[in-house]
Amino acid sequence: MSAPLVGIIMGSDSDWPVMKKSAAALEEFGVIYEAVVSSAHRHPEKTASFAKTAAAAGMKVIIAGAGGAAHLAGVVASMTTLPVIGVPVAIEPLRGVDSLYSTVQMPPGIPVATVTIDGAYNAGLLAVQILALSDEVLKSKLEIFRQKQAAMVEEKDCRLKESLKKQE
Ligand code: RP5
Repeated sequence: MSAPLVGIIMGSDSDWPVMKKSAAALEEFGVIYEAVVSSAHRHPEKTASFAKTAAAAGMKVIIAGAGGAAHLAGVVASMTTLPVIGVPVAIEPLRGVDSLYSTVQMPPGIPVATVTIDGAYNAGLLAVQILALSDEVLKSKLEIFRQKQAAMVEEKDCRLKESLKKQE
């Protein structure tokens, strides 16, 4: 089995229902990933170890998802030069606005590429796009993926026009 190219780290297993969408996107493109539960505040040593060893383990991109005072992505980004994609996970009582601000508002020097609240699927796609910079097969797969999306829009347009015709 090849080494994982993408690390998906999340603060709790309660984040998995959201974060599994990153895994699904990676699986669609045949990208090997490793999923890990760790926490910047409950288990900082494990989080540091993951971040510091990711590049040497062969990872090229890290996706980090957490909810609440969501500093996980920023903490991981501070300990690796790999690109880190942050997923603000929606939890009560602020339903992700707290997670979004904590993840996206990184001070200059340590960037985190933040997707939308619960935007784990897009995080997976963005990881694939980063990998595709040096992988022609992935690049072709992305082009086909985009073409399929465009075809779906055309289908929706046709369906709408058909239903409007029937109403005339
Ligand atoms: C954060 O606290 C985790 O990322 C999760 O979103 C949230 C709640 O964690 P649990 O109490 O469900 O373990 O650190």
